[in-house]
Amino acid sequence: MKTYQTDQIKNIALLGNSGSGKTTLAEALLFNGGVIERRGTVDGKNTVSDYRPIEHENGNSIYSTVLYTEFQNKKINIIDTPGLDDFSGGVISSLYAADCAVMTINVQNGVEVGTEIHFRHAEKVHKPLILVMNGLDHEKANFEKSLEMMKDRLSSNIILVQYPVNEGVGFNAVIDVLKMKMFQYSKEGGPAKVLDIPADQKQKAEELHNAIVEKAAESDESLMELFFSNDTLTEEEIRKGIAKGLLTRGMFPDFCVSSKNNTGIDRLMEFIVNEAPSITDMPAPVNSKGAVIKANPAGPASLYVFKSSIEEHIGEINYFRVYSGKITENLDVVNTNNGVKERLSQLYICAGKNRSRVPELHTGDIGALVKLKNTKTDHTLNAPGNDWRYEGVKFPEPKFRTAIKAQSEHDDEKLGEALNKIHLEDPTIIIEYSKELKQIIVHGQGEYHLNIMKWHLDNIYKIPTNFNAPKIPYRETITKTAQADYRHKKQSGGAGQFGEVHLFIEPYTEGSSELSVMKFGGKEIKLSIRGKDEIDLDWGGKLVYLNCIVGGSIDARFMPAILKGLMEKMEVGPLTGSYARDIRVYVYDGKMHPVDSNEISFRLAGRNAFSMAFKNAGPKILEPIYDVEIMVPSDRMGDVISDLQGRRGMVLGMESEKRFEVIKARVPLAEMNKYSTALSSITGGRAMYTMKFSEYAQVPGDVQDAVIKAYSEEEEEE
Ligand SMILES: Nc1nc2c(ncn2[C@@H]2O[C@H](COP(=O)(O)OP(=O)(O)OP(=O)(O)O)[C@@H](O)[C@H]2O)c(=O)[nH]1
Ligand SMILES: [Mg+2]
Repeated sequence: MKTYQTDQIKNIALLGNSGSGKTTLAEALLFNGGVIERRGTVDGKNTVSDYRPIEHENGNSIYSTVLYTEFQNKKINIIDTPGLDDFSGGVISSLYAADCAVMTINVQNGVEVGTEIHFRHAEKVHKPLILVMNGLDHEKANFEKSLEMMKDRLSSNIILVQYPVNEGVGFNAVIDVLKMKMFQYSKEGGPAKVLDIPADQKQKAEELHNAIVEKAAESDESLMELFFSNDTLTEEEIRKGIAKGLLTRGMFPDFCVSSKNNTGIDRLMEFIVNEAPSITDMPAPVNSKGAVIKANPAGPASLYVFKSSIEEHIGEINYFRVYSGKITENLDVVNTNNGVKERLSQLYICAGKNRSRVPELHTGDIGALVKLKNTKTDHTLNAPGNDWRYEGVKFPEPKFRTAIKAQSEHDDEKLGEALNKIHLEDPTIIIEYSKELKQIIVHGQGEYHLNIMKWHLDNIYKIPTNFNAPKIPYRETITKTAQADYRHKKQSGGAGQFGEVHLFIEPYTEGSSELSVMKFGGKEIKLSIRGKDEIDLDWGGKLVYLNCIVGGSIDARFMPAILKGLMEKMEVGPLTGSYARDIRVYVYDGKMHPVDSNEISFRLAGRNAFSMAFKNAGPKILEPIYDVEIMVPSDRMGDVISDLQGRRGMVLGMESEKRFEVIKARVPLAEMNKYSTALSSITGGRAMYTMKFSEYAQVPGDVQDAVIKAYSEEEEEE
């Protein structure tokens, strides 16, 4: 393998709806570059990219795959991504590592749901995008209709570089309106015969050529001036304009291929190596210290791991991109996420599971490392002395949760290890061991995502598991003031126990001030605060503990024991056993016994007094509320909103964005169970959404009753 310098390297991410031919295109790109000698097929389960058992089982890409090819003395790193939306983590991390997206459109269907979704992913991170109309050999190929849909739904700045001469089963040629030549292919595809444009196509080609020239001129002022004075542009100038338009997303060049028949692929590769941006053209990333890290081939070595996986016989592999300097074998670097020193003992480039050892990789290149000690996705490795990290991939927040349990308790430990590995390979699967809910909660992007995870547990890790309904992490709090006294007294045989605690509790809200006088039962009690503990509870909210003891009725040394007692009750609220929060406690009186008082006595007195007061203080259940943002095609907005209302959702606003509406709402987590599946069925899979924890809020009375009832039934069962 040749060593490639920064200006010889292009990095592309393949995007597109599931089934639009990304993996098949990747196969053709590798074949034309001589990286593979035979082209596999997805149906034959022998492509370089879809090599994992689950991909063979399903006939879809599930993970992103790193590949490379070579063309005209340049290297194209390719990341093939999964088109199914539940696996968008692989799309987002690939877009981070690539400088340009190449998006396939299946010309049988034109723009599909995944096309729109992926187009938006690229838009969000401002990556240039090349369109590839694929499957032109198919009997149902419809070039014109697909193009119309693309212009309507994706962008009006799509510019045809080619059009097919004979779409359908006989497809073997395209007219290239940039080069103004016809590219004709044999049955095996491969390199084209470059011919003059036939007379009957001349006029159409001419018109489309003019459209390109105008668009190229638009992307640059100096080109525009040249265009005005000369009435046209040279090929060199057009290419310059296209490269700039592509880079700034002012233009989306469109190609015509059949990946299956290897038709049109060489010309696409030529365009990528010549016109697609390289790392030095793109905005430089900003590091954790706010500094811009320029792509400097002579700078200090620096790389970012955008993907980790676990491979048979090898173990963990980390896929990275070089952002500065040169990476060589045996280089010593520091993982700046955890401070661990790593030696890069073996350096590889990858085409799926096939790896080739290389001595060095330069700025912009993509490679893989094995045998690192403590490095995984989203870590930065730098030459010593460069103590900063990249901002990194912004993986989507989870939006689907389930509880999981091994069918056999003997498998608990094995399940833990397997889940850790699964998370390592797919950071969008998040594992939460909830002490509170006494459940292992798995968070992911959708039902299908977690079913695929289960497939791995069943078939690869051989751990039978069950999915259960995930519990909701409720909280409890109080709504009014209450008072309680409790005397703990025990006299049996030897040493006795005695402790008495008088306290008030009241709701705590941020910024509220403490009481100086408390009235109850016709009495008025002056409170003078002698000590204050403000405890930020691990589960959110606060407990404020005030020592208002006067005249030494309780020794200061017992105050921590009382607090301990309170905290025990804060962990099991009286209504549903959930964590309590946002309570202020005034301990204002009590009694001691000269011999029998000890810490245990006061802990118990404090605990019971608090428990009694809590029950009388109008206890309420709080539930987690999520901010939900849904992007939905305008024609489905009404259905989505009425569904949200059925989920006790509160719609906060709506905004139009192209042909979509963005709905912002607040919805209780309890009502979001399987939302991704429901939304998908309401919108025919055409909606996207995100959800993020916002705050805890009181549940309505009827819901509170239902939750308490469910809790007490569950308690009885146990
Ligand atoms: N006729 C025809 N079929 C194609 C072409 N490209 C891909 N296919 C077929 O379309 C199906 C899907 O192709 P893939 O390459 O797996 O599509 P993908 O975009 O990688 O799909 P995901 O991995 O699910 O996102 C397979 O059966 C391919 O053989 C093409 O150019 N022509
Ligand atoms: Mg695929």
